[in-house]
Amino acid sequence: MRIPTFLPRFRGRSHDPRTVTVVGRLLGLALLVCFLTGVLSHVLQEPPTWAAGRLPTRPVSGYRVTQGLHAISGIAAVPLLLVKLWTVYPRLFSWPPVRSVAHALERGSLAVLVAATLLELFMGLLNTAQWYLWPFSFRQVHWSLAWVITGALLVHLAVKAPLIAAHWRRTPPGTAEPAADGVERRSLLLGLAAAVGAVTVVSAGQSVTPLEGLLLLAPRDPGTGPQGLPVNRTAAAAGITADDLREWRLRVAGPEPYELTLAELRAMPQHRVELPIACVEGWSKSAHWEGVRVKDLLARAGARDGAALRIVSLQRHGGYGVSEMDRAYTRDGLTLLALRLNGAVLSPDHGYPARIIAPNRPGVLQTKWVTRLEVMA
Ligand SMILES: Nc1nc2c(c(=O)[nH]1)N[C@H]1C(S)=C(S)[C@@H](COP(=O)(O)O)O[C@H]1N2
Ligand SMILES: [Mo]
Repeated sequence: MRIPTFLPRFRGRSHDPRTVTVVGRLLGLALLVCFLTGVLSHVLQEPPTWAAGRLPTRPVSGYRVTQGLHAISGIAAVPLLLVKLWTVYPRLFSWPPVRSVAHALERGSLAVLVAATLLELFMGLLNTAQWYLWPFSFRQVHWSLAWVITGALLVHLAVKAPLIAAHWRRTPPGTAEPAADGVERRSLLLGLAAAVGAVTVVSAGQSVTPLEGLLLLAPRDPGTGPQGLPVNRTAAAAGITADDLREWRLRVAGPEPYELTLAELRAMPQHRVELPIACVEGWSKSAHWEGVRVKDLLARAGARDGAALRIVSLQRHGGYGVSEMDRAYTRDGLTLLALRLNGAVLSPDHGYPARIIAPNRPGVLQTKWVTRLEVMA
């Protein structure tokens, strides 16, 4: 194997297999957490048929915690990946590029792994900044890439298994190194730890309330927004007009359909819950909500206990105007059609006159400006 002459010749401890294994292990852990929390988010956002009725509504903050971890592990993976690449990169250009069929497959999967992981983390990062520059659906591509990475990573781990096995342990047998030799690696790992710590601490405040004061790397501050809660899409951006609101009625379609004015809705039994809004873009915030139980509204429409629901918003522009709610949520006493937030009537940007709030539900599905509930067959 030859390394092209324009690339550095790495010899030190920072580039030996031990270092690469240590960094790889940490990167693997970050990617694993990111993958598992991502799969969970996907299942909650688009439940497969086998999951119908079984979606967990507890713990109520489950989505908040797991998606906070998703963003945190994804952000931490950026310095880890960059350092991992730095420790080995001249070898990625070794010559001749292909020596055998097996070698070609190995190199090919590695190229896919590196490219897909860089793209995945970059896309995710831009998403936390609410920056959707792609013409394609973020979610579909993010999801597909996750599986491409998983496949390529398994191939990579299989190929490197002997090397990893030899260097996995804290002090691989028979390789006790002179203390002086370890210094270079230790300083690299310390620098890496500092970088990971720094990016985590300045971004975790999006979901970890005690770290809010340290937010630097986050486009939204969970502490700002009307009624103490951030807003992604304002009423103006959604095209909600004064006329829409003046003539507002809640329409419930089901075996016994009915309509309610806001005054009639306010006259129904009101319930108070404390539940977070947790956006997959990385921020989350808990709040006090007050409103009518969705299960009471459905019972009034003659729906059987545990019917699924389609929720339709007044919204004219953009996505998330319609959501479907699994029966696990409609049966849950904490699921509200909320009329009030943190002690006051919902502000227009928070979905006045009525919005959905349900436990352990992805933020994108907490539909605002609700105008119609349809019991699904
Ligand atoms: N009708 C409607 N409901 C919506 C949205 C929307 O754009 N339109 N945004 C969703 C998203 S992505 C989140 S995270 C929560 C909170 O977002 P907000 O900041 O737009 O209120 O509301 C959800 N409800
Ligand atoms: Mo969101």
